[in-house]
Formats: sequence, structure tokens, C-alpha cells
Amino acid sequence: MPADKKSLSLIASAIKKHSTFFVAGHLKPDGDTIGSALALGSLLHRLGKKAKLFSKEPIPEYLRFLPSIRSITITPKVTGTFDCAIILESSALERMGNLIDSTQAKTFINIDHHATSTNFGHINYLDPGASSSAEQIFYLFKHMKLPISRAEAQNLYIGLVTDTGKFQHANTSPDAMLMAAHLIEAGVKPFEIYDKIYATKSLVSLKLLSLALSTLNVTEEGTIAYLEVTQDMYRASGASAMDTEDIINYCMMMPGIKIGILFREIENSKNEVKVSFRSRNRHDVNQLARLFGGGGHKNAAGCTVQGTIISAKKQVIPCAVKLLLTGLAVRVK
Ligand SMILES: [Mn+2]
Repeated sequence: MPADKKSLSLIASAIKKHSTFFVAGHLKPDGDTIGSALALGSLLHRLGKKAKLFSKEPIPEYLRFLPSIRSITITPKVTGTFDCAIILESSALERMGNLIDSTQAKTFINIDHHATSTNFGHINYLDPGASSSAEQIFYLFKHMKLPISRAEAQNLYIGLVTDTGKFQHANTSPDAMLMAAHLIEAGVKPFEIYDKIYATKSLVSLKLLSLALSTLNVTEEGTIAYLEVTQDMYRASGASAMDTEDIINYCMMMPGIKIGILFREIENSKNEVKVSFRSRNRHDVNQLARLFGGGGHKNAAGCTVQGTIISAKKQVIPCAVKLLLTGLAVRVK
């Protein structure tokens, strides 16, 4: 077990010592934040603790099948005080949505596997080498010598499988795979989880995807792929803007593609185009999006461009070509 034994011992003694607990993960909750919170909540309940789980933002549809999902209270603000607050994968209290402030718990425990984590807690269990916060909670179970129930294993597995991109991302370590083996032994059925999380597309969203893919194109050098979604496609498929989320990822499925771009007409205007970017490695599409008044992260960003899709393409694609050639995001006339 590679985990940081010192932090785990501190957490275990804090859990033993205290009786009321606040547990929450980050805004825009994902499989890892929710799965880890549920497994941790269950650990605390089994030890006879009063633990309350919170999220500022609603649970995404694909996670609502989880058996104990209703134990998470969705609320903009939590009142009252707790002996101990355990915050999962949040770089600071703001990332958790400031559900409570630093006066509302005696002890703050910060559990995070991101490189961006900071030491805001009284106890900080930070492990950028862990695949997921679920992996960290898994080590807490092991450290406290608690056998993992089937429901707990399922929640931890959701965190592991979603954060590793179904065991495909760079964080898929030998330890992550060993953890998966333990969870399967504890009763997880990977094919059931796959169906619940990934076999969830609607017919209309797949019809929209087929229309969008028919516009897929690459630039001459074969390094930029782009496609579009128009109002006509929404009408023909019956889908809506909500169904466009994954479409851009298809750009990145071809070898040699460094930047992917989705041009999307806004549902009620033909004169405004949402542009989403994806990129690989050092190619910084955040800079590209900022050229057009948008932003995001190095490898995923977006902006809105006035005009038609044709004019948006004329403005944006040459800038993307230039970025790849020079590393600079500049307007190209
Ligand atoms: Mn995570």
C-alpha cells in the first residue's frame, strides 16, 4: 500500500475522537467526488458517527442510481457546527462551494489527489500519485482495517473508473488496478457499472451525433479536426444543446490531431456561434479561446464568436493553425 501512513493515522484518530462530521466534495460533482463521499459517509456511519453529506450543486443524472445517493443533501449553505469537516478533492473551501466556513468545524481534514491541492486543512492527506480520491478513501478503509461492503466497493469503483477514464488515462497505476481487483472481490460487477454510467445515451443525442459527424473535417496538414452543430440538426434529430457535450471528443479520436474544434449554433440565434476547443499536450487552447473573449484550461476551452458558422470558421481555424506553427495565439486576418 503506497499511501501516506502518517496522514492516514491522523485521520483515523480524528475520526475516533469526534462524533459529528460534515462531508463534501467539489462543485460540478463527478463520479469520484460523489463515490468517495458516499463511501466515506458509510465508513463514518459504521463507526457510529453522525455524518452528514452535502453538495452545493445537483447530482448528475448518471450517478443517481447509486443506492445511498439520497443521503447527500443539496443545499446552497449549511448552518450549524460540526466536530470535523472532511473535504474531498477541493483545492480550497471555495472549490467545495463555501457550504461552510472555517468557523463551523473544529477540525478540517483535506483529502485531495490533485496537483493543485493546498494545505488548507488541519490534517492534509494530499497524494497526487493517487488515481482518484476514491483510492485515498480505499486506503483509509485498509488503514482502519474495515472490510469493504459491496455498496462501499461500488461507490469506490465509480470514483476509480470515472477518474481513470475506464482505466485509460495516465493515472491508471498498478495500485489503481490492485484496488479494482479488491473491489471486484468485494462484489462489484464492472459490466453493471459500465451499463449504468456509460450506456446512457438517448436516441436523439445519437442522431444528432451522426449529423454532426457528417461534417467532420481536418485541415490540410491533418493536425486540426473540426465539426459543427446547426439549428437544422437540432430540428432534424429532436436533440438540444444539452446533447452536444461529448461530440467534440470525436475530433481527438484520429491519430495526429492536435486541436479539435466544435462550432455550434446557439439554439435561438443564427448570429452567434459557440466554439469549443480540445487539444493535446502543450498546445494551449485556453490562449486561443481568450483571443475571442473566452477561456478555460490548456487542453479544453471555449468562446463565443459573433456571426455565422462560416465566418466563425474563417476567423478561428487560421488562428489555430498559427498556434500550432508558432506556439502563439494571435489574430490572423
Ligand atoms: Mn477525482
